[in-house]
Amino acid sequence: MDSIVQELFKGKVLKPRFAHLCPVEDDDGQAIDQAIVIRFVAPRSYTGEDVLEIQAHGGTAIQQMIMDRCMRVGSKVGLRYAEPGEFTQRAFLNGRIDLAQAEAVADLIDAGSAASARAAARSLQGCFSKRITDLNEQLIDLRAFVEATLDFPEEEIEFIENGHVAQRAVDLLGQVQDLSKSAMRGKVLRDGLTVVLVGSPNVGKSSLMNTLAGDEVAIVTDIAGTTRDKIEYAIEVDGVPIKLIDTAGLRQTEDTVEMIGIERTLKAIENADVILHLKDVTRLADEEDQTAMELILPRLREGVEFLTVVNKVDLVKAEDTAVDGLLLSTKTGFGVEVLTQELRRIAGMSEVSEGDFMARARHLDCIARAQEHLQNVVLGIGSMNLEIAAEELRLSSNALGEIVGQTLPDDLLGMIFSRFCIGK
Ligand SMILES: Nc1nc2c(ncn2[C@@H]2O[C@H](COP(=O)(O)OP(=O)(O)OP(=O)(O)O)[C@@H](O)[C@H]2O)c(=O)[nH]1
Ligand SMILES: [Mg+2]
Repeated sequence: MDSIVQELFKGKVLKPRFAHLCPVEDDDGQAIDQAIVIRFVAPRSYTGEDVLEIQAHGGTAIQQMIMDRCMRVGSKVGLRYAEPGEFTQRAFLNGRIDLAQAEAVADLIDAGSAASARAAARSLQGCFSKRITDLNEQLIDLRAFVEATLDFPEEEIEFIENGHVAQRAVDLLGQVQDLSKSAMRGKVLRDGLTVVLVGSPNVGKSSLMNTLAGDEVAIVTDIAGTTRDKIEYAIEVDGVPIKLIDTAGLRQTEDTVEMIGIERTLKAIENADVILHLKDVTRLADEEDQTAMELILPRLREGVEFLTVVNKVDLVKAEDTAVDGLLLSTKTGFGVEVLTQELRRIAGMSEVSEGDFMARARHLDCIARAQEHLQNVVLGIGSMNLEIAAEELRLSSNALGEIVGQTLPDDLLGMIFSRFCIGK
């Protein structure tokens, strides 16, 4: 670093963390720009390493000339361009920030609204990480207690009862569930809501898609099996971006193309935040409707909003509509407003409250695993082998640790940081 500063700025002494106005010159001494130069000395910098910041006037040509000059000067000491996200990755590896905070840097840059920017800023400040680490400390305490009990097999039951292990596990589970809800809201803020229209063929999914989109985005015919592939369309409800997905009707089929389409429908169900299950009021609970339900149920994610929508009510008399579900006719427009209000309600539940933070699908996955292992302890304590309970607590704690980067599966870092923009 010293040699680079020496050559670039002709031996000028740069006091750490002070702004200096310096001429930047090319190899032959010709002026390129007047720049503000700040030198940060390790560990007091973003990455925790020595950093030289050159703030030049805007414009790609000037930038390129300064970069080229730096590269020539620094080539002897191995200077190179940073990879995407490398500064933030180094900040993480040097312990300046944890992984959730590093991700929040990218989310802050990508934030599409003031609300999501605020939530990302809270994550960057460490609000999310603090909740994770507090919870994890309690999990570790409980595990330590259970492990200590293993050394006194005769007094095991007494220890467990006196230590209120069952109650502590239940409390922790409650906290993980709350965390999961906040994280879900944080994910909606980042990614919007994914609303998937499903049901057996011909019930009017594509018609509803067109109604909600206010445009002819999907083909509608009276032929069952019209939609073969997923069709996506973005709308906005009360500022929350909603991704509508129309899907291929669910039924048993031998047709290869339709089978692929149905598999895609099932995948979309797994990733949905809201499922609109459409039914045809004239064919309620017929064989096809039941087949559709059997295919949908095993794919539903924990916490997904599930709405039953009974379509084509224009075809029956009012007294025949005493059925469970939201009544709709895409033909007359009956019920569309109620359905939109329902979506508004769900989107509103996702509104950030003070203290919420930005979250990603990766975080939700970690929290779900932490929850599952903790649930095993809650359900099993009393009858469960204590070694297994301790192991479940360890797995739960590891899953939470993944969020902040304390425990890391292979390749995760590369995946996260490669999605950053260059220079961050
Ligand atoms: N009477 C009446 N007909 C409707 C209504 N909604 C849709 N339809 C008709 O039902 C038929 C099927 O509609 P689609 O929207 O293509 O149904 P789909 O569920 O997308 O069907 P697939 O793509 O085959 O799975 C069309 O002939 C529509 O005009 C409605 O509210 N009332
Ligand atoms: Mg369709």
